[in-house]
Amino acid sequence: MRPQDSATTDRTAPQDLPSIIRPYGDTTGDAMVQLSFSLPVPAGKRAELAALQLAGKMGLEPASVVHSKAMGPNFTFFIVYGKVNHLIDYAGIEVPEGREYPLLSGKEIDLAIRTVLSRRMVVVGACIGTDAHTVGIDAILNVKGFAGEKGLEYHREIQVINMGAQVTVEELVERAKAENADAVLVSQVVTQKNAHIHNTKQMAAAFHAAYPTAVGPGMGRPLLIAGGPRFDTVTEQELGVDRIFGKGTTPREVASYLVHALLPSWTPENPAEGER
Ligand code: B12
Repeated sequence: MRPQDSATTDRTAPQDLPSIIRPYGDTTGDAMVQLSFSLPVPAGKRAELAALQLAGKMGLEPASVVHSKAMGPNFTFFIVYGKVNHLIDYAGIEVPEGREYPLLSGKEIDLAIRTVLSRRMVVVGACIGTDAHTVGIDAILNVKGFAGEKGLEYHREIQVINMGAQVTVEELVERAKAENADAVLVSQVVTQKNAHIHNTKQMAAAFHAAYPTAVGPGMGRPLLIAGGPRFDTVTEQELGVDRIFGKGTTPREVASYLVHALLPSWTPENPAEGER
């Protein structure tokens, strides 16, 4: 791996870091924080006292309600401002490595696929369940791309089938089989009642059942990739997928991962080694 490729590695030397820190509200180190939440009660004095009780139980002492507003007859929204007593050992924090694979250029991605696969890589993408938020998956797949990077469709060597929104698991498995998909990319943005977790697990289970052989270009199960802004509480193992991508993901990160995971024999420094 090229050292400069690690996305979130903190390059600040530990001796340059403050060791113990507190939140900053009005003045440095005053430990003041602001918190917003809603309670299922009508607005009023009792509701504000309930909000303060919650703040106290969360360790905000003293605290004050700086804003409260009725949201319909039986709900109230609050902003509470208060002091916390907790300290953070900033220098002691261990920052995980971001990416376990190198970030490739567009040319390197196409070259890798052409050299090792000798055909186009087939990627099937969809928003599954009732989710209609297509902006995220389109940002990864469509030519237009995201954050100044072109989407996967831009690559000559990647064939993209974007099935759009509200695709059922059955439709997705059927299409992946029909297209001989190398990778299946699923987006889940709605997280109400953990729909994103249930839907992704259901999708993964269906692919594991439909494909008896392990991941492998043209023969086994397609690589399963889940993406969305709120997957940070679960692991790949829990969902049954090969990789999760979170908020801020760019198409190049995904394309580089596809090369890393599906064409492991290819290395950007010496592409000839991967030829077969
Ligand atoms: C635009 C939008 C809509 C549009 C969607 C239009 C469309 N064609 O996509 C419309 C108006 C249709 C809509 C409807 C609804 N929405 Co809406 N919507 C949003 C909004 C404002 C922006 C989402 C967005 O486009 N983000 C920009 C993209 C680029 O970011 P992203 O999705 O995170 O994607 C990035 C990464 O996560 C990742 N990624 C995402 N998917 C994938 C997939 C793969 C394979 C990979 C590798 C990476 C990846 O890469 C992307 C680029 O970095 C959000 C609030 C917000 N600010 O996020 C609410 C929000 C998502 N919506 C919400 C809700 C509740 C709804 C509705 C239920 C509202 C209603 N009562 O009708 C409906 C649901 C419709 C449905 N059936 O799904 C809630 C969800 C809350 C929750 N906990 O689930 C949010 C968070 C708003 C809120 N705060 O309440 N919505």
